[in-house]
Parts: sequence; C-alpha cells; structure tokens
Amino acid sequence: MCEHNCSCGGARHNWTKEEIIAIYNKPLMDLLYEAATVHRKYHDPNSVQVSTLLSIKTGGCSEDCAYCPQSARYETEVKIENVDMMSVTHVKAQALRAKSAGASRVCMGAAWRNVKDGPEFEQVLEMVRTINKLDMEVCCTLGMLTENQAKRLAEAGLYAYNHNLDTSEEYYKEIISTRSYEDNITVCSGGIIGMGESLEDRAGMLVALSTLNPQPESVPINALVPVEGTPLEDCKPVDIFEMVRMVATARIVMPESQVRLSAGRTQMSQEGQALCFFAGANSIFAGDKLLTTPNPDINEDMQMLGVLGMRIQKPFETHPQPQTVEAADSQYHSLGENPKWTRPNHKIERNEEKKKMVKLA
Ligand code: DTB
Ligand code: SF4
Repeated sequence: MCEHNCSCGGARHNWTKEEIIAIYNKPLMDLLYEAATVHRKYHDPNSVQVSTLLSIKTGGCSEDCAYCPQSARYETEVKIENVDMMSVTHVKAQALRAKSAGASRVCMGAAWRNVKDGPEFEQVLEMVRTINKLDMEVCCTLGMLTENQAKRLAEAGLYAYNHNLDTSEEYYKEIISTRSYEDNITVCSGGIIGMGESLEDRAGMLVALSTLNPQPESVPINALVPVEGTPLEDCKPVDIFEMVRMVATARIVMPESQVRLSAGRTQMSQEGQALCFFAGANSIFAGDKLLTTPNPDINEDMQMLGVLGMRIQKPFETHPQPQTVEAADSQYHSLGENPKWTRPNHKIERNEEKKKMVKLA
C-alpha cells in the first residue's frame, strides 16, 4: 500500500492505468486472493452495508446519457408525468421502512442536470434534515452543484454526495476533491460497466477514482441495466467474472472505500454475488427498485446475507454523523448561481455511435 509515509491511511494515490490493467488481468485465483487479503486488512469481511435508493424526482432530464432511462430524449417506460418531487412525508415513510428492513443509508436521486436554487432544492434540504434525524446516513445524487448548494446540503446533515464518473477527465478531480471535502461531505463515486467500453476505459475510471486524495468513501460498481428505448438497450449483460474482476481491482486500489455492488444484481446469481463479496464488495442497494429498474427482493437479499453469515453494518461505522443545522439557523441562502463546471461529453465511442444511430432512426 502507501509507501509515502503520509497521512493518507494506507491508500496509494498514484496507480497507473498499466498497473491497474495488470491487476485486472491476473489469473482469477490470484486476483481473488489478493483482493480478499486487502479486504480483510481494512474491513470486516463478513459485514455488508445496506443502502436504499429513492428516486425523489424521476425522468424528464435534459441530458442524453446513453444508458439512462430518465433522459427526456428517449422513449422509455419512465413517464414524464412522474416528474413531480416526492413529498418529505413520503420520503420519511420510505426511509423508516428501509431502516426497519436493515438499511443504514438512504440515497436520494433526482434526474437533474444540475441543481437549481428554489422550492425544490429547499424540499431536498428538508429531506436531508429529516433522514439525518432518523440516524441514517443520507446521500444525494442531484447532478452538478454550486459551492453554496454543497454548503447548504452539508449544513442540512448530508453524509455523502454521489457523482459518478462518465469519463476519466482531469476536470473531475477538481470538482470532487475541492467541493465536497471542504464541507465535510464524503464522496460517493463509481461507474458503470457493460456499455461497450474497453478495458482501458475501465482502468481509466479506476485511475481517476483511486488518485483522488482522499479516495471516495464509497465506490458503486454498476453493471448496465439495458433499458428499452435508450441507445444502449441492446448491450449484452455483463459477464459475472468481469464484474468480479472489476470489484476485486477496485478493492485493491481503494482499500478503505466501501465498494458497492450496485445495479445489475437481478441478473447475478447468489453464488456470483458471493464471489463479489469475497472479492471485496461490502455494500449493496436493497429494496425491489433501484431508481427506475428492478432490484432483488429485500427478503431474498436478507436470506442470502443470512446464508453467507454476513452482518449488516450500522450507520456511521466509518464516518461520524453530521450535525443538522435547522433551516432557520442557516448561515447560507439561495444565490441563484449556476454551477461553474459542465458535464463532460461522453467519450465512449460505442455510446456515441449508438446515439447517432438513434438520431438517424
Ligand atoms: C450508482 O452508482 N448507482 C445507483 C446510485 N449510484 C444512484 C443508481 C443505479 C440506477 C440504475 C438504473 C435505474 O434504476 O434507473
Ligand atoms: Fe440520467 Fe443523470 Fe444523465 Fe440525466 S444527467 S440523463 S438523470 S444519468
């Protein structure tokens, strides 16, 4: 691990693409052994962190991410009439349900390109305050943020902010490391495999994530769930051994992070998932729906964790609970700014080709 005698806690921040490709391509038994060894050194290998996803505002997004059923540009089953925000009461009820089922974290997603100041954002802040007061970790994925919005989320008690990587551009480092960490929000960032990307792209993603300092608190590894109507609808399901290799490599290069076995579990057998846990995955999304697509039934998941003898982690096992500042006591207010950064263009060639095909059709 770290050879620099710095205060990074053991993680190395200078992984190269070549090193990562070499790890990914090791004979599987060697890869599993190495990943499991790292995993045991930093984590309880028999524990899993359980999160629940809530889509608080679904569909109608102005972006055109090729994998996403929530883009307004594609004809998918996600109906535009569902775009209204969920109420705080509904969110609280869902969070309580998830808590009693064993979840320690609620991740709320809104299909926005970027966050706009106004009543909807005020409602999100209220949701964050409400969930933090239930003593659950609360995470949001709302698209691009301004600095002031990040501060307001932090004040409301946000535990983590999710922004996944679509490319491995340098821009990403700036946003992720300067914004969230200054405000004591941890970073959740990972990516999707199975979109026609190359091994180089996968390694590039792991370079971008692992060279952040500190490394992300959680790293979701998603297998694409191809949705009819999106440009990537015909992508083949991810081979389980590719998922295992991706998880194991993420574990080795980011030893302290929670590696989350995220989308795509409905296509995986329990044996396949067990292999992912052995390879270092220690978090899942539970509940029968992700944001818009199906996920295994929670009872089946609990039965699987029982069979594997896995303990469910309590909230705040790895980072302290943030303190909520009430709206009335807030130091910040809406500024109506736009984010300074832009979402990069997607660079995965096959994504681009598929998008062009859709436009021609
Ligand atoms: C992440 O990497 N995966 C989650 C969470 N972060 C927000 C979302 C998975 C969504 C899968 C597709 C859907 O249900 O719409
Ligand atoms: Fe989907 Fe988010 Fe892309 Fe919008 S920005 S299309 S919600 S992934």
